[in-house]
This record gives sequence, structure tokens and C-alpha cells, in this order.
Amino acid sequence: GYRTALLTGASRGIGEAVAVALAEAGLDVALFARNESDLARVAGRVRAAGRDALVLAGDVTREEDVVRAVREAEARWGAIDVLVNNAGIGLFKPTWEVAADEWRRVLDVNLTGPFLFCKAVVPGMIARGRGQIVMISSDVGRRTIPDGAAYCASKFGLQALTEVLRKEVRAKGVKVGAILPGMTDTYFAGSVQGDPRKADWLKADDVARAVLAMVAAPPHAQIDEIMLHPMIQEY
Ligand code: NJP
Repeated sequence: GYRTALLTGASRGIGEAVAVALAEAGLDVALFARNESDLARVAGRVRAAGRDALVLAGDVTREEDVVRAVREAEARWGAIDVLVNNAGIGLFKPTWEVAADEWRRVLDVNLTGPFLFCKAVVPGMIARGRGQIVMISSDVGRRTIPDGAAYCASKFGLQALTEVLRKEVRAKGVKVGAILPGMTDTYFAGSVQGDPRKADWLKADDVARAVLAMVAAPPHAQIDEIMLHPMIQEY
């Protein structure tokens, strides 16, 4: 089984739930995000589950942050077995009201960030002949919604990256999969986790369970994608 993971967007929301779930499943977890005090809290939860936690502060859009984080995790554990590309931001407004800088930021965080992490982690996985990459994509990475031009474009792009990379690394023993969650109660797009108006939405733990299912597939099998929605969501 896999022993170590590097997780982006680990400071809250889905990432926090994935961090704890991976630790409870027996993996050491490197936690990457910008907010160091949130990361320290999540690291405490990983250690409480009996696993090693590494706090890696950085921005997924900065290649030097990405390379340094991967180097630190590999130096500590010798290998990153699992990469979870979870960091992401939402932006929902009519296309013509999106500022050019907002457009670029969404593409940069949601698509270029995962590309940079894959680029930094995959060579080691290929050298070892094993590894699992999990992209936290979106249900709207497969179908579009009004007001979602930048966000949908970023997640459709992430789906393309996922599928290309899968074809490139399968024969080298590396698995690439995507989780496509629907509406999930987190801090996403400026909301607050636990807001009673989101009581019927997916919980971060629901998404974490899907990640674990993917990571726990036996060596001869890969799960390409898992899409999940709350029962109340129409689509
Ligand atoms: O959102 P939130 P979620 N560099 O806001 C980090 C997808 N998804 O958990 O840097 C590094 O609670 C940020 O940390 P910090 C969504 O697209 C969600 O819902 O400290 N990290 C925090 O840890 C995304 O890919 C829903 O601010 C950066 C985390 O990302 C994933 O789920 C539906 C960063 C965001 O936590 C997790 O989002 C769906 C940067 N530049 C897909 N920018 C949903 N919630 O409904 C942000 O279909 N982060």
C-alpha cells in the first residue's frame, strides 16, 4: 500500500477532511496551502491520528514553492506515493463581468497549479514504478453552468490534463484519477463551512471517502473517476 501523500489545499474544507482520512488510513501527509496557522491545526489532527505531518506553506501558482515543497517531502520520506491536487478557487458571475485578472487567477490556481505539482512529482513516481495522483475536479468539469465560464474552463482543462497524463504514465505504474464532487459544504467561493443553508449538501468527509476509495484500489486496478452529488442537487 501507499505510505506517503502530498495534499494541496490542505488548510480547510475538503483538503482538511482528506488529510485526516489519509492519516487514519495509515499515510504520512505533507500539507500544502498558503495559511500556515490553518495548516498547523490540520497537522495536529494528522499527528493525533498517529501519522507524520509536514507543513509546507506555499502558493500552487508559484513554481518555486511547488518544487521546494516536493523536494522537502521527498527528502523526509524518500518518496511521495500519493499526490492529491485539491487546492482550487471558485468564481461565479456572467462571463462579460469577469475581469481579465480574475479569469487568469482561476485558470492559474485550478489548472496550472495541478500541472506544476504533477510535473514535480511524476518523475519520482515513474522512477519508483508506482504512485497515485488524485485530482479534485468538479461535476462542472463535465457539464457547464451559467456564470461559470472561468471555473468550468479550469475544470474542463483539469479533466483534459488528467486524461492525457493517465495515458502517459499508466504503463509506468502510475495511476491518475479524478474526483468530481457536486455542491459541498466548505469555505468554497466565500461561503462558511457549517452554514445551515448548506445542511443538505455533500460534506467534506463524503469527498474524502471517495479519495480514499481511489487510493485504496488494488495495484492491478485504477479508478478513473468518481462523480458524486448531494441528493438535493438537480443537474
Ligand atoms: O474550498 P475551500 P473546497 N495556493 O475554500 C487552498 C473543488 N470543488 O474545500 O491557501 C495554495 O474550503 C486553500 O488554502 P489557503 C474546488 O474547486 C468544491 O470546497 O490556505 N492553496 C484551501 O485549503 C477545489 O478544487 C466544490 O487559502 C490554495 C483550499 O484551497 C476543491 O474542491 C464543488 C490556493 C480551498 O478550500 C477544494 O475546495 C466542486 C493557492 N493559490 C469542486 N488557493 C464545493 N465546495 O461545492 C486556494 O464541484 N488554496
